[in-house]
Amino acid sequence: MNDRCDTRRRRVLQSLMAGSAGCLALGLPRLTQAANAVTLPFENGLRELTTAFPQKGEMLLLRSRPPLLETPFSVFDEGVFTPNDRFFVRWHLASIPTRIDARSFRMKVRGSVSRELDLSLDDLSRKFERVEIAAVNQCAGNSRGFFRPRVAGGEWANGAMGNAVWTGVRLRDILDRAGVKPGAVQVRFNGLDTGVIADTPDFVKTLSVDHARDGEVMVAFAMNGKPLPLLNGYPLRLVVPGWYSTYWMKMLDDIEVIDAPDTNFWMAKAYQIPDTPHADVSPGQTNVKTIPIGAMVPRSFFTNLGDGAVLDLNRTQIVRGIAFGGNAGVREVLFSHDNGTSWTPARLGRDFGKYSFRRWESQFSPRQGGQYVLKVKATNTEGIVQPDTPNWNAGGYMRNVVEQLNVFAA
Ligand SMILES: Nc1nc2c(c(=O)[nH]1)N[C@H]1C(S)=C(S)[C@@H](COP(=O)(O)O)O[C@H]1N2
Ligand SMILES: [Mo]
Repeated sequence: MNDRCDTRRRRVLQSLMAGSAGCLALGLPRLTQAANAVTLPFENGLRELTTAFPQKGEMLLLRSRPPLLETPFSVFDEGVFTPNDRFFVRWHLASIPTRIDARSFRMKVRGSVSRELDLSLDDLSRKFERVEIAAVNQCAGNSRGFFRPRVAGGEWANGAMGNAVWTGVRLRDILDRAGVKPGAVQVRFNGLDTGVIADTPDFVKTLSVDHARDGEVMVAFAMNGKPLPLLNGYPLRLVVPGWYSTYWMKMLDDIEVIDAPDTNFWMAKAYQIPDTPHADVSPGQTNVKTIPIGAMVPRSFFTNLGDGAVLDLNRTQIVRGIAFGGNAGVREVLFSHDNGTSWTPARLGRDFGKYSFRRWESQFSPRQGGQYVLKVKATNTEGIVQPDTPNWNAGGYMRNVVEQLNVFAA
């Protein structure tokens, strides 16, 4: 390390208390103002911890406007549901209303319907049956920072996901009240946010009529028993259990039934994945057919140990974490303490429904000093298993691999 870097390093360390910040990461200009920071385990992984956002506790700051806030991973060890004030935040467009009047707010249902609706929040809570579902909301780009070779986009670690109990009404019941006309094929969702310049394509997403009417997709007004935080979509958001959260439209105020497939930017250009198993291609591969991203796949994580943890020799070590099945329940979680040579089924925690996080726990006793490679692997009730090697695609979507940790016994 050269002198200049060393001086800079010392100065930043004094103001940051970020013990392991490397020289490379110090080029970021805003760092000297940061009060506190952590380093995620990939290139340019230095992140400020912020408490500056309304209704949010301490979050990892990826970008302020429009906000990208990641959940610090230790939060997932605290319980199976992610507290509202630690739930990740992701917006595409910079003009987001900062105050919404609950009394004058209306959600429209229009397009290929027999009668248009203009629903107040009061209408939604009084005129429709109320339903609840526990479901994981995971960004399509969760874990993008781990992609090798690196890809463009929000460089999330594993915290662009969260699990909540969502309360609201079935989208099917709303659509049935409006009366979807024969010949309608899709339902398009829009929220109150817009771009700053007129050319920015408005963020809209679309589901097939059949999916929209499956009885599970819902318009939610509460999360973990409380109104949605503004940044998570107050007053209404779409919940699409088992699907990536790009479809979970926030500040939802417009539902349009359409009779031709949607060709808008956010469906036809953005959020496209290769039409291959695990959305996996080789870097540089061309002429791959792409499709809009859809259902999630199973994942599992360690939550009580971090990479590099030091364990006591000959003492029973509890290992635990969370798993989810993607678009199905968790059938099995396997734990390995020997780099995948042997696997033991983990004990599964309480089942909150097939779309929820599920806690898992196992244990082992290190009998020899040195390094151990711990692995965890989930299989869902459809028999889909996490792959041993990570998938790759240019969008950095749908990251999935058997997770591993290097720990030391001494
Ligand atoms: N109105 C609106 N809804 C949106 C988005 C957006 O930019 N605007 N982003 C989507 C994407 S890509 C994600 S990952 C989730 C994030 O949900 P959260 O911020 O509540 O965690 O919101 C989805 N819904
Ligand atoms: Mo996302």
